[in-house]
Amino acid sequence: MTSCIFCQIVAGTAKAEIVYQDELVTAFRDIHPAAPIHLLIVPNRHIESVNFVGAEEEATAGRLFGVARQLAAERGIASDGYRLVVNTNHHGGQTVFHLHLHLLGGRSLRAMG
Ligand code: DGP
Repeated sequence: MTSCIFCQIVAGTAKAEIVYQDELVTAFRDIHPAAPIHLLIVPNRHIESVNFVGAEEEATAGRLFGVARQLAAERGIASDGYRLVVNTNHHGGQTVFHLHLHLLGGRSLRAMG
């Protein structure tokens, strides 16, 4: 979807600090980090939100978590811990309507709510 900023980042037509990319997903630094480590992991294919994750998306949805685990381990935050967040629609606080997994860590997030 050419008007979607995350599609543009995946395609390389918008700038972002990409930290991982494969045939299914892309991970990059969040532009407004809420923690020392704040990465977004997104499907390469445009999926609006969790509400649009169908059975055919199982491999991609699984890959989002696998890459989150890998990036957390690489950054040395796996044992201290981290938070994965998926906001969905307005009540969930979703602002970019391309499915994304927030990976937050590098400090205690218990006070974050
Ligand atoms: P959410 O509220 O869950 O939809 O979070 C969207 C996140 O996306 C928010 O933390 C800021 C981030 N974001 C929005 N636009 C851009 C962008 O152009 N580049 C990057 N790297 N992050 C973005």
